[in-house]
Amino acid sequence: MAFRVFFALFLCLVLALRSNACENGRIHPKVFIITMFDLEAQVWFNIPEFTLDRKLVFPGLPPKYPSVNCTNDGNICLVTTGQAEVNAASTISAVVYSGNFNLTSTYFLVAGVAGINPKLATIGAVTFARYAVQVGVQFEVDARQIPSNFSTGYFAQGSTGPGQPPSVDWWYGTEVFELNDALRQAAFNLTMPAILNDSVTAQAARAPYSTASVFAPGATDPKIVLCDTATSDTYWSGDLLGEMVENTTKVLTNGNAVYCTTQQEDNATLNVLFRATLAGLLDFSRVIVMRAGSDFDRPYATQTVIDNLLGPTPGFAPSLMNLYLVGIKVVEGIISQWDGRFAAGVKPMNYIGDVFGSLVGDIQPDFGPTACSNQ
Ligand SMILES: *[C@@H]1O[C@H](CO)[C@@H](O)[C@H](O)[C@H]1NC(C)=O
Ligand SMILES: *[C@@H]1O[C@H](CO)[C@@H](O)[C@H](O)[C@H]1NC(C)=O
Ligand SMILES: *[C@@H]1O[C@H](CO)[C@@H](O)[C@H](O)[C@H]1NC(C)=O
Ligand SMILES: *[C@@H]1O[C@H](CO)[C@@H](O)[C@H](O)[C@H]1NC(C)=O
Ligand SMILES: *[C@@H]1O[C@H](CO)[C@@H](O)[C@H](O)[C@H]1NC(C)=O
Ligand SMILES: *[C@@H]1O[C@H](CO)[C@@H](O)[C@H](O)[C@H]1NC(C)=O
Ligand SMILES: *[C@H]1O[C@H](CO)[C@@H](O)[C@H](O)[C@H]1NC(C)=O
Repeated sequence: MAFRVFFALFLCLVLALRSNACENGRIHPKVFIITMFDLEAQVWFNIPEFTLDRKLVFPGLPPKYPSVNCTNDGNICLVTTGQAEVNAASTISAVVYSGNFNLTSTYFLVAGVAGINPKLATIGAVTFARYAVQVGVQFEVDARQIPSNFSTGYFAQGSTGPGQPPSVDWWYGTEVFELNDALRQAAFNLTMPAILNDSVTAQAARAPYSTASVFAPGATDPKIVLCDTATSDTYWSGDLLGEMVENTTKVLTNGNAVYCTTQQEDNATLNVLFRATLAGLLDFSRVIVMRAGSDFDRPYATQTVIDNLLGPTPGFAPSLMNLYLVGIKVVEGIISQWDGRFAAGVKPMNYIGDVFGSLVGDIQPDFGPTACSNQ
């Protein structure tokens, strides 16, 4: 043990002579990539740009993905959380409270696949979110027992029906996280030289989302899109649930957010990063949520919901590839422009944080229990 500590300090000393990536035995990453399962992680291994062969093992990592991997200089690290909110929250907590890292100036890049709303984008598209909305925390009644005047069986906690915000005492604080939009724009700009991967089978799967309908964006070629993400432990499919998620996203953000991707982790990850920011351990203005569409959240006109949910997912391969093709531009951009730009941070011009306005700043949230329209 003593030898290992000594060795870590020695390694850091050597590295410290070359960079700032290490101090007090802590790794000081410039970019931390957050993936959710092995296939998302694998796109970052065996690439020409960097090698994640420095392996860190510490308590609280998922048994399935038991290490965080970094580059030797500590500039880039990658963690795999495991899927769903409970794994994301537990794993990211283990990372930020491990004492292995100094994260005060680290950029976090959540890089995972997601279900995609064909009203906004398509399979293979890569999105950057400003709002992450938790749509799983709601009241629910079974679809077969919905009152005749309810449009859906899901409604906000403490409310009396769909379309209403949660009542004041029922906000948990995690319903919405707003991220640094200036950083999102900067990341989006960095990706501009990226050329997206696509496949013939993905093109064929896209085609039935008629260009003559609200699903036109689903039928067109994949692009890099700025639009928002929804978190729910439930992996759902269908028009009606899709519309419910669109409506819930609008209600929870006072109409600001546009729901376009659905996944099972981001709120949980953001909640941990947010609390660690409140504890002075990291900087919530340095968080980027990137999600690539692997499958449609709802069927095309003549497809059943079950075929959409259980059928083949030809968008999966190009979406994984595109996480790398687009994400690498962001990682390389942050590292290459560290001095003089990213080291100092990208000053947010919008509100960032949770629904309560917990981060001390000049701007207060225009959503949540204290927003005027919800009082
Ligand atoms: C981290 O690196 C080690 C050693 O190179 C490797 O065995 C392991 O699979 C890597 N971790 C992940 C999550 O891929
Ligand atoms: C973390 O790094 C910052 C500089 O980015 C430094 O000011 C701070 O003292 C470091 N914290 C620890 C606990 O090493
Ligand atoms: C549904 O109808 C009941 C009984 O009239 C009424 O109390 C309730 O407010 C209505 N709810 C919605 C969501 O319209
Ligand atoms: C992004 O690029 C556009 C067009 O070149 C530019 O106007 C804008 O200032 C850039 N934004 C950021 C945040 O870098
Ligand atoms: C997408 O990636 C696959 C797998 O590497 C490759 O075979 C294919 O040629 C790529 N297609 C395009 C259009 O980039
Ligand atoms: C979504 O909101 C619109 C407008 O209020 C409403 O017409 C529609 O029925 C809602 N859909 C669902 C599934 O709740
Ligand atoms: C997850 O985040 C979204 C938006 O960031 C938020 O609406 C939701 O409540 C969060 N859920 C949890 C459990 O943190």
